[in-house]
Amino acid sequence: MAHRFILFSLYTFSLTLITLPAVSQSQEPIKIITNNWTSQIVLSQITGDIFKRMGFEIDYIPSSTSNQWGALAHGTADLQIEVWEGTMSEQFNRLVSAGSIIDAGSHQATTREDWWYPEYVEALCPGLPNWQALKACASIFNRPGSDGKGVYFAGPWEKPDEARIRALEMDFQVRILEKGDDLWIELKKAYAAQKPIILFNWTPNWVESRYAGTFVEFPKYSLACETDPSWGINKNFLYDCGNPKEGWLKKAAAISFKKNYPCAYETLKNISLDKPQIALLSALVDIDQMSYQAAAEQWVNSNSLLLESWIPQGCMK
Ligand code: TMO
Repeated sequence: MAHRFILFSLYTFSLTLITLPAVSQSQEPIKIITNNWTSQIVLSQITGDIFKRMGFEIDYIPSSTSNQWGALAHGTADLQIEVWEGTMSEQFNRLVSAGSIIDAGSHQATTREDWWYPEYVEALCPGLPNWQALKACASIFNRPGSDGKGVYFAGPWEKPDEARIRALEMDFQVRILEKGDDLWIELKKAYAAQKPIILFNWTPNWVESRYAGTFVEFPKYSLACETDPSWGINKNFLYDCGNPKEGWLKKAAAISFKKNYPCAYETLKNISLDKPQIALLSALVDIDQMSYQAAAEQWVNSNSLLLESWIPQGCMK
């Protein structure tokens, strides 16, 4: 009897040891949101590869940046690895304050997203990058169908640019391109003809290594610019300012992710890329023409030590 009891205890004891991590962590795949620009997609793959090394399965959930918030708040997605301040801070901050999602920390990289032009445009619109210079020569940025107004090419992410144009009384109209990559088609076309163009761009990105260019300097960003109409040049309207110049780049997680995958959550908090690393991820695909997965694999293989340093003790498979 005693013998059987000891055996039984040993058995349960070892069973407990073996199964403890398994019962405390979900076995369901981790759901990673993929958005629609290159570095985000590659970094999502890299994050997935890290979690796979830790023994998790991964589902990728394609989503627009506007739809991702509901998915994170409801736990139908677990995380988004590149939340950019210039275009996403309003929703992000609101949901974090409400306790609906988790701020899983910042990358080392600082970011900027704003109106941008290739270098040759400066000679055609003297005074750039100052926004008042841009306002004065709006008409040179006209396109067919714009009634002589300047055209600003936007991707599917930005802040209310119409509101900024109105607040700063600029003679521009916004042309929203369906796909982010359409921006580069417009840039290439204008560049070949050395024609004036103003478009949305961001850094870190591959574009800076291919095209010399500059961001427009709007009135300096302030949170009050987006919350208090009386702030700034226009006393009646919000958005009379640019986006942050040294913006943050954060990771967002669902509340259930922290609870169900403690090891993966701690790892997510540690994941941090700097500017050259983010720029490189986009260049591998958009310049070197690698697939997202191949770019991620190459990066993972050449940064093994760094990746392993992000995984807490006891969390490796
Ligand atoms: C969110 N983005 C990097 C496209 O500006």
